[in-house]
Amino acid sequence: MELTSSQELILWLGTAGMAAGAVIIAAIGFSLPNHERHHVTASFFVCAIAACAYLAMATGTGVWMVDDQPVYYARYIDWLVTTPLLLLGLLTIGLAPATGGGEAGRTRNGLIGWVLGADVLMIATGLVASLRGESGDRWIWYIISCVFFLLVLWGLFGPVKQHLDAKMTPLYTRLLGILTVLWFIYPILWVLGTEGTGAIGLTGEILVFAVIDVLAKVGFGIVLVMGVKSGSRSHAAA
Ligand code: RET
Repeated sequence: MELTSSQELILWLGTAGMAAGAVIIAAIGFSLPNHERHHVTASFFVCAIAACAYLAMATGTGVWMVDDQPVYYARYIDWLVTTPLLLLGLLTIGLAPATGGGEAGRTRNGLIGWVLGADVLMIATGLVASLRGESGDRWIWYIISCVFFLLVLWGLFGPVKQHLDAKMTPLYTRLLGILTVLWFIYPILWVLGTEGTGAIGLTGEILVFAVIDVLAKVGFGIVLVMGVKSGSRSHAAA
């Protein structure tokens, strides 16, 4: 499929935004004390992976035609890997360290498994919905994906909140707020875009996805690592 010049430009800007985000997050990471640097890895790779996905789309690959509509499956490969990493970054901030015996560690792993498992199914079933083209059963897959989305949010607002590390609670709460607002835009955009009702054109869809992708990855990652940085500074001062 031929991209128009404005679609190509948006995808190149997305590539640049993600690559810049990876560099900025890595740079902030180097200013953190060694024992806090593990917080940076997930956020760094989220941006690096998305930069590659955007580059693939900008250079004209990662797209299939289904019933005469383009489906950017490169997005879903990206999301399949980066959304679990985003959640892992959030959970590593929020969950209390697994000290005090095996049961605490098992509870922690169970919570991580819950949230990540539901998330992977949300993206995988969303991809199936997109590949169903004009067929009516795409809406069944869409609803299944939404159910898993709600399960992710339920995990984050419910059981995870009961196991928070007290000193990390403000940062977890801020990040969860950002994540919830931004992630709700995706299923709405899907309905309005070419995979759903086609109410907005392909260029509009590519543009809005690029903006929320950069906010949900680069913006979220910077808030996360800056939060860790200011937390460790106030610790050192105390
Ligand atoms: C789909 C369509 C089916 C219903 C739902 C969806 C949700 C997708 C989400 C994606 C998040 C992506 C992120 C990317 C970062 O760059 C698959 C669009 C619920 C929540 C955060």
